[in-house]
Amino acid sequence: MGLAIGLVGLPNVGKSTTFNALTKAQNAEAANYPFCTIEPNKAVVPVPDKRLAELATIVNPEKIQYSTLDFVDIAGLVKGASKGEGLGNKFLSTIRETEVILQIVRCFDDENIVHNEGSIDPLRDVEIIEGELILADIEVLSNRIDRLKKQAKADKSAKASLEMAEELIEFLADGNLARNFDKTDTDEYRQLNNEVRFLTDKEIMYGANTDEDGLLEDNDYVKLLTEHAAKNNCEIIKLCAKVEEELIDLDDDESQEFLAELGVKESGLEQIIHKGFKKLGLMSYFTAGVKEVRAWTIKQNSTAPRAAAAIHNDFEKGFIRAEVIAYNDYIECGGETKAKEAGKMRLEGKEYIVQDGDVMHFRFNV
Ligand SMILES: Nc1nc2c(ncn2[C@@H]2O[C@H](COP(=O)(O)OP(=O)(O)OP(=O)(O)O)[C@@H](O)[C@H]2O)c(=O)[nH]1
Ligand SMILES: [Mg+2]
Repeated sequence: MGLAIGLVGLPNVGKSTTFNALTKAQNAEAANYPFCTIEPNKAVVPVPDKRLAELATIVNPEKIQYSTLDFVDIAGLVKGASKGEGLGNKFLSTIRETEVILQIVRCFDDENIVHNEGSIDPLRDVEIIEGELILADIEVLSNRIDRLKKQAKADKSAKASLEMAEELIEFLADGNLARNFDKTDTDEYRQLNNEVRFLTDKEIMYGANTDEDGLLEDNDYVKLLTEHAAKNNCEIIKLCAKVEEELIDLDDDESQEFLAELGVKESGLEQIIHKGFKKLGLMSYFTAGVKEVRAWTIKQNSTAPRAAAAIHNDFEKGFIRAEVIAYNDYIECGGETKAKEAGKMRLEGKEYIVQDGDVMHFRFNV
């Protein structure tokens, strides 16, 4: 697994249902009882990108290869999880391994679906989940502080780290997420976070799991959660996991049509994938050949040689130059040959920062 997005939330809120819909398969058992999921389910999901189909109409390749994103469906967390309640804290380490948290929050009424807390209250649910993540962070941080105290006696440089850590633990104890701490851009914080990987330092996206009616118009649950997300600078995506799961067997066009009838332009799943991709700091460039038209996943702001390494390490080591056509130029000119004739192909060197959608050829020698 590469950089992964973890599905986190209370038991029985629709995490596995969402996961199945994302992966377009009934891979994860989803059922109406808490703690249905125990071991994490993992899957690699293609990133929908209409530009690949556009490129393919010009190049007519044997196949199309999408960028991908990794998702992990994690067991439900309950109050006290950080202290071993429910399925305990084993799952906290699964969350730690992910880069972005997709917090699924129940935003639908349905008497038949058990809610672990006995009522529907999205903000309370968020508080429980984030409270557990905060407690887990406090625990690792307080161990770390004990060590720093000892170090600080002998080593002056540990003192600055200790001061920062003590401020941070107070901030967390007030119910705040580490990502909102005002010293996250200091070296001391970065070093500490690299070592312990705070759960509440991760980007959070809220998945508001609503019912069919809620898709057309936000219900009160979704409104409350949207407000909360805005206050905390987090993305929120509305979806109806149940509907999306029912669409698994339809092809893309059919499910788009079906969702359009429900008033949905971009499906919740697509939004999750696209926003997650961005939150992970990723982007795609393309190669377009008759064998395949393909999207390659790279970190934003990658230089051309770094980007080339996505294809093969030798491309980076022996990098000479890149031939680049911007996606729009490629499409407007109707392909590589005409883009070249129109002077739209650029030769770029080692310093070039690859742009989203660049159609690339690499020249290299080894
Ligand atoms: N009505 C309705 N039911 C849903 C929706 N999403 C999920 N469910 C149902 O809720 C139940 C629990 O869904 P799961 O996806 O297993 O929930 P989970 O969050 O993975 O639960 P755990 O693995 O136990 O933590 C299942 O019976 C789903 O069919 C929804 O949008 N509407
Ligand atoms: Mg589950």
